Amino acid sequence: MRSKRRLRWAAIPVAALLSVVLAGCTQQQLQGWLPTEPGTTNNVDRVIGLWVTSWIVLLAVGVITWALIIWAIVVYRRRKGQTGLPAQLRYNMPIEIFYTIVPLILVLGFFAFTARDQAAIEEPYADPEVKIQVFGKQWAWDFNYVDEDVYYAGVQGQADPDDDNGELVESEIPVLYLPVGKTVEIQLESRDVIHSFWVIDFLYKKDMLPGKTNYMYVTPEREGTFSGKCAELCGEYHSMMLFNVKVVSQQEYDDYIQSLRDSGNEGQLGHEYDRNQNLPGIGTPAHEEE
Ligand SMILES: [Cu+2]
Repeated sequence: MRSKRRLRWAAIPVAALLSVVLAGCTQQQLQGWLPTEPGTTNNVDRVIGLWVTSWIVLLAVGVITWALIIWAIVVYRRRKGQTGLPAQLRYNMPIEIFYTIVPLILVLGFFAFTARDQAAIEEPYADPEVKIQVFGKQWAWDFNYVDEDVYYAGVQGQADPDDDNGELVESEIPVLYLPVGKTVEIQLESRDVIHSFWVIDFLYKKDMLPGKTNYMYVTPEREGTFSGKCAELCGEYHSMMLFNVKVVSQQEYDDYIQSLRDSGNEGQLGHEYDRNQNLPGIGTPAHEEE
């Protein structure tokens, strides 16, 4: 009788979980509500896999834990006529070992899979087909198309006077063009303070540090316009430090490069426009005299 009742309690969370799983999943659910679509870049599916597997494992741990808590509350509740404290148990060796070992396995597992995926995502392209140098600056972006030797100088987006929600004028937001299906190396620099280069749909972001160059390696695999933003609080107009990434065909990319060339944007916007010219290693004028 008693064990039957216990089984019934265990059946509730199991049934709830099963009915959710069996109800059929939408694409949004399958990707754990991440703001992208599978196949957007060569890395996106990997990130979705890591994220979804992680939260399913953690949800299972959570469901088991909640079920055990509820079970203990119900089965060992104070009954009519009971007085005093129940038997005080502690240092149950098998249980102590169990809840030391299981979290250890979980943490090591998460670490191993994260390290594996991070290593794959961070693996440099030996010979990238496209090289982009990005400068973050308060509060816009400069894009150098390195091999083509043309540049785009971004100007801070402006709030749309007709929009009550403070949205920016879309046509004034800096734009980065990338050709679809090509290996891209993105070199990240900052002209002033720490920024972070984040293309939302790419599911990856990386800091841009003054005086240090960071790299991102990505192959965009789906054409479209993707929102980007600075992901590191960088001053008063940080929220307006937006950009768009247009992933286009090779032909459209070439046309865009030509349009930059036609409008006189030949050359590169280098570190000469950085606001800090006295970073470590560069030397201040006082040092140069010595
Ligand atoms: Cu910023």
